[in-house]
Amino acid sequence: MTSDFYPESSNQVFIALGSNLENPLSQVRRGMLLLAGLEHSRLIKRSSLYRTAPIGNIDQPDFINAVVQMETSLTPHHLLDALLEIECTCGRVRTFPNAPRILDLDILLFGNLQHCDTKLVLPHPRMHERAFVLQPLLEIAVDCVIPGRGPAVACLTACMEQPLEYIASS
Ligand code: PH2
Ligand code: MG
Ligand code: MG
Repeated sequence: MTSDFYPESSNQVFIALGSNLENPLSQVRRGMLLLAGLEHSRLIKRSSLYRTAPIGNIDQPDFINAVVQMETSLTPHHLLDALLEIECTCGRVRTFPNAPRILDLDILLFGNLQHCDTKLVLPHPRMHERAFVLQPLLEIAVDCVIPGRGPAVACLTACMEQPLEYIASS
């Protein structure tokens, strides 16, 4: 039988939160609360909340973004399923790629794991080029190194032109 968690080991993970619909600030705070209650897991740190201009599909409202650090003994795929369930609980409806959303929860880093399948790529494949991820990540993990990419601080330096505004503590 396969288990949905590693019985005696835990991993440090970083999760990105983003919202640009239906009071994004409270959606991100609610997302953090639900993450704090996740089974086989513990919330360690929460970044501040940032207002960020949309990247990719630019014809949509600004986002509120943040990052949390957690410790989990869930497997990567069970963590992913749990995040999708929280998105669903918060009312996210998937329409088209990069559509405005009530809550997006992405696994950025799962320990030092490098992994790729049709459901999950780790580290998150675009995190190193997004200030809306790197700024809150560095706030809570200043020495963070992205496996295969290098220090997160160097990645942020390379995308400083992306506008981002501190809004509130979490
Ligand atoms: N998420 C995306 C695409 N673009 N832009 C901002 N500012 N914030 C996001 O969370 C975001 C985005 C895909 O998930
Ligand atoms: Mg995303
Ligand atoms: Mg996502």
